Amino acid sequence: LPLWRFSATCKLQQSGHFLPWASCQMLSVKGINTAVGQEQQAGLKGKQVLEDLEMHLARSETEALFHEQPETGNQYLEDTLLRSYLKTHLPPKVLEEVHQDLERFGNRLHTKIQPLSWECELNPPVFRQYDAWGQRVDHIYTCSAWRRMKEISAEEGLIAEAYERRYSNWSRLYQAVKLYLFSSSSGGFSCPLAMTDGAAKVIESLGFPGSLRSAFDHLTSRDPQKFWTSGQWMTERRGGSDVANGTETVARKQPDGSYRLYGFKWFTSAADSDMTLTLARIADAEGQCTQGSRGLSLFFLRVRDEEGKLNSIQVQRLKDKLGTRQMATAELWLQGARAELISAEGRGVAAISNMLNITRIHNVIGAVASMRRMISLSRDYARKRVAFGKLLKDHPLHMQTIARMEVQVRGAFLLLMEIVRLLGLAETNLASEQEQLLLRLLVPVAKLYTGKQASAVAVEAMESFGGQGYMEDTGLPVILRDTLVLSIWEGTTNILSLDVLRSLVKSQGQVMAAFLSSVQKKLELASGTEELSPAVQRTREAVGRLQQFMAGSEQALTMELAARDFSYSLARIYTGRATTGITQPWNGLGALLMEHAARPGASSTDVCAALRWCNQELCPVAVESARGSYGGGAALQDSALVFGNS
Ligand code: UCC
Repeated sequence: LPLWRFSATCKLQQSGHFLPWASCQMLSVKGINTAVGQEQQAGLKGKQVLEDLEMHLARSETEALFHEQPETGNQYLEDTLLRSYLKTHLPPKVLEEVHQDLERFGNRLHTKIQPLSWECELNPPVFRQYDAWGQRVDHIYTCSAWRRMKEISAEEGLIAEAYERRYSNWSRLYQAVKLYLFSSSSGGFSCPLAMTDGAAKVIESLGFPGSLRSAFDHLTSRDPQKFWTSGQWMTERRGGSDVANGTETVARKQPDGSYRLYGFKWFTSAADSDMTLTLARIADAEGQCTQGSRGLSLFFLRVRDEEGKLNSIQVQRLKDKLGTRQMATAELWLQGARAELISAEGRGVAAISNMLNITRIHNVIGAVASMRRMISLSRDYARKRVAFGKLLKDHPLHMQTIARMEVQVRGAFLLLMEIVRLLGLAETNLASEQEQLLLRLLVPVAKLYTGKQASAVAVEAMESFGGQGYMEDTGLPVILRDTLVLSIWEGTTNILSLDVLRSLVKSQGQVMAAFLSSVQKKLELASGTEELSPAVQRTREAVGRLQQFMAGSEQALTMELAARDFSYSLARIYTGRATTGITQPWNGLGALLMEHAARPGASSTDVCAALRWCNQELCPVAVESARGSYGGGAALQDSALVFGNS
């Protein structure tokens, strides 16, 4: 028999099934011996046949030994925490409608949108500065899948839902849930959506100044032909974090009242967007500008005109990023771009902070979605992959690792839901003053905390696939790369920690008072739930230590050094905070791990997650403070450690 036929017979004789490797090897050796025995003189030729045959068999068997691919199905239906949260909180009529839409959307994501996402990854944007004839064109080419994502975003109302408010205060939460489901399948399109949402929010909060009613209609349209996305051009060469001192762009007023902007924007995400909001310094008659934060004003501009010509903008190049490669991030020269002033002069940072708070919430959405996706894939792999004679799911240490990640994503998810619930109340004028203060505090806390959680979970989850997790074509490295940006853009962990302090100072401590009183109130309510008592006790102790720390840390330097640990403490205490009963929209405070575990019909898993969350150090700022990490020379010691001074 020709060798290839021999090999095929070996397999086919087993009723169409591939043999296990060991038995197939024995058969093949027998067959070879017979054949070789009939041709004693074959010598070297026979040896070669033997080697070829073995190689062939070995290779074909190896080809059959593939890894089981981890998969997810309808993400909405598979997400039990999400579904139980919606069931607990949404009014029944809203739940009914939302459930139907989310189930449909989950199917669409699984069957239609997920493949587009991979296409976006494989076809990143391409920049052409000149055409074949030397004409400067500055064209950013995006793939068809990316453009389809834009249409899908409009069709699904991913921005519109929040502004139509057809479910009153629940519209924001519903939008966030859709964005959460979309995030891992969006091929990076979550980024322009974040900024689009932020721009719509700014325009709405400024009362639709100038021509912005029309822009708002585009940003919140469900019509794919009409839908616009927005950029957020804040970063310049001298300042990514320090916007107030780093912004050099100058705005010159024109006779018709519009402005022309001159400057260089160093990072502009989703540079293919239709419009943008950006900061610049208005030059006076002598050409002088006010420096610092008070010199910054906010402008609206269209990126291209109706014919598609750039608005006196030149694209210098696209950024070569670690991740989010599906999305074009560019360096742009503004060479007299026509723009409209939309904030009061010198109030640019305050005006754009509405955009920042929305994009930071989107960042939390992205963080939770990324964790959920990695854990879902890891869980599915554990059901399929055999090692040391049994499935991964039957190895307790492996399951402990995934369970620890699950506790993290549960806490992060409930924190996200809490924030969008509060935002929904604020946007429909239903939020109490305490809830508004809480929202101001929790946005930076959640952004900084979940960004770090997501990075840690992505790395841990990747390891749970062994070497496969490190392989590009599994798609897992893409998730990791795209996750790592979450603690950087929209304000790094330290900048967000300082924003937590800013909210404290600006409100003269009222945000903390709102935080503490809500925690205390809920602890009292939860203390009747027996199973949760260890968690209640630990949270109570943590709150006590947090209060002690605050009482003893008046100095600005101490607070700056403590800012990160302080913010982590707020995140951990709030996420593990105890409450009982179902929260109704009118009684204010939200539901986190313990509340979720104390609701009627809660599962033992809910209780277990709450207890485990509270087993971690809930108040790291108190621990570090007791170690002397913030006071008396700690800053000098840090510096000496970093620079090696004697
Ligand atoms: O653009 C980027 C990438 C886009 C991609 C987006 C996708 C994300 C989602 C993806 C989902 C998967 S990244 C660039 C982002 N840049 C930043 O985040 C900037 C980071 N730096 C800061 O946040 C700084 O803290 C600054 C710029 C806000 C500091 O500015 P100032 O001017 O030094 O700060 P001031 O003077 O303290 O604040 C000026 C005013 C104050 O109000 P008044 O004057 O009334 O007292 C502040 O209270 O602004 C107010 N303010 C705020 N208000 C400042 N921050 C806030 C805030 N967060 N909320 C409310």
